[in-house]
Amino acid sequence: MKYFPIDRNLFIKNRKKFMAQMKPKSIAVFNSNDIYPIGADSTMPFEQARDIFYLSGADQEETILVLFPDALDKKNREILFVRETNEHIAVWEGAKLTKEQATAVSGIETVYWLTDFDKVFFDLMTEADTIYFNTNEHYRQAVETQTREDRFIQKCKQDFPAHQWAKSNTILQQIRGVKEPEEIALMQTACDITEKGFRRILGFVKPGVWEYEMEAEFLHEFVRNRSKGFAYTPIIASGANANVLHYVENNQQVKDGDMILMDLAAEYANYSSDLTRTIPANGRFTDRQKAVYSAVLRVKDQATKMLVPGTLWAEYHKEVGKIMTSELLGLGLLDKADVQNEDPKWPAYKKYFMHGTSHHIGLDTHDYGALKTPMKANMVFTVEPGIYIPKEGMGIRLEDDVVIQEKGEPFNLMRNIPIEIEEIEELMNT
Ligand SMILES: [Mn+2]
Repeated sequence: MKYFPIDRNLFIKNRKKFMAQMKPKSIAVFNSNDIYPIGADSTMPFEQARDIFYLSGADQEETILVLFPDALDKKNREILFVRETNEHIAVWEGAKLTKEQATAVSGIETVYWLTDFDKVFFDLMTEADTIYFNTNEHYRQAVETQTREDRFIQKCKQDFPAHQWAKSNTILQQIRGVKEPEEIALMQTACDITEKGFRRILGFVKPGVWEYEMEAEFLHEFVRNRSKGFAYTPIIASGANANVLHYVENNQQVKDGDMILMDLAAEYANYSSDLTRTIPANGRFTDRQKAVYSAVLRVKDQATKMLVPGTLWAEYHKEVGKIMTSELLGLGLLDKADVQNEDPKWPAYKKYFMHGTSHHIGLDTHDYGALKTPMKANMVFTVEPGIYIPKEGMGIRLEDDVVIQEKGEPFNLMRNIPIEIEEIEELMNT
């Protein structure tokens, strides 16, 4: 791990919050992700499953967390199973967590080797009535592979058919959506690393550079600041490429007069940041670019002000749609008739702004979090309006990550990342 150790009190608090919502005599199990194969003996880099990380801080494959608040023996209330380490593994793969280190990271006193899991788990299950399975119910999930968690659930249903099943996801959606101060600090670090990358790129970009050269500059800056790299697949889209919302080829040459849309950001300690900036390739906005850019920025600023406790996500999106509609009228992209005749299910503004304005962010870039109940303090959201005009070869999106406060406007974790036209131009021309 490149990141600095995390205060284990975070994970202790997270487990407390989870266990407080479990039914009597119930047990919950959380598995690591697999290390996914590429071919021959090569694999993808390991990415820890976010839920077991959230509840334990264990950032290692083949780890299992068991929570059993009503266990008769107190030492069985929280158990971490880790892969047994030995000298051979230490030589070939590097050190894995020892039992003492696993306790230091997680705050869990009872640590067993994974090889003991079946025996210990069977014994615990004889005391339990209900088992919580950790299924993925994210609103955007579209997973076709079977995870380690899925295999565990299948086996468990076979081995313990008389137990009741419950799901962890409802609890996790709720608690992961509201961030602890330690988590906000980690996300601030991710945003600060992203800022360094962005400032670096402002001095680098000029007509003739290739999108992938910009990608390399960002990655360089991210990794040298203890990030694993991009929090999600980076989008570096010059000119008309910006109108492809998930453009990730990043293989075109930047032309004089183009705008470049960059939707990319660093991860830190498995926490995401999520930034979008759109800059002029030659360091100067044209009048038209300025007009569209300023419209997007005004929508972003007004939308941000609405992110306060009590706001409903769906209502918020409707309001943002109204603000965007008036900006598009101002830019001459819509006329009154377009708006009067619009289909309420797909309002006129969607022609130029077809995606959502905000999503939860945290351990996942599109994080867990309640969306149908009112917003609460310490939820973290992106704010990311955009205007896409294919016939003008231009797409502009601006995005910051903000924390909802008890009172007043949200706190912008990206407040130090240049966004005003004058500042961008100045930094690109010095
Ligand atoms: Mn986003």
